Amino acid sequence: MKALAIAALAVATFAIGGCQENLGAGPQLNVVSGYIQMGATPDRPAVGYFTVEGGPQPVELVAVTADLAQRVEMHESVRENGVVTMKPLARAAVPAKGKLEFKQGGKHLMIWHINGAAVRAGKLPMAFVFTNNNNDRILFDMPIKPAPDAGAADHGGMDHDAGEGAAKK
Ligand SMILES: [Cu+2]
Repeated sequence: MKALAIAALAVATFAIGGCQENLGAGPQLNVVSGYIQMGATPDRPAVGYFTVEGGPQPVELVAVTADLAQRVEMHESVRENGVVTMKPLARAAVPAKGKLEFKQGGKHLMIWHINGAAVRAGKLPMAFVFTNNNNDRILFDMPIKPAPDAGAADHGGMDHDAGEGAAKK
């Protein structure tokens, strides 16, 4: 009985996501891809990257949340005087029919203390909140990848192609 209820909930969640993609004929605002990379150690934050495709009107992404994580922040890496630092990002523009990308070396999510069950399941359900339609939320399950050099943490610094290596595993 309990399993059935969970299955029904999963179907309902999926249906909500499906509506976002298929409503109407033109481009719809949607989160089209993304993943989370765990930190090198459990106390370090995980990093999240994703791509949003814009709908007919420009909007802004104002928050990303996850019930199964302690904290999620939007950040942007910026270079100042040759030094790269991260700054909190309050909002990010999604152009009409355009793209917003959170990717390595630029905008990214930092996610603290992801629930162990979500890590074991290999995905973290996240809600993306936009300025249109009274803060419309788009739900997206972010796949979770292990830390880039879990097996070579001592060597440090070698982060080129880390994402690709982690993907192939
Ligand atoms: Cu950051």
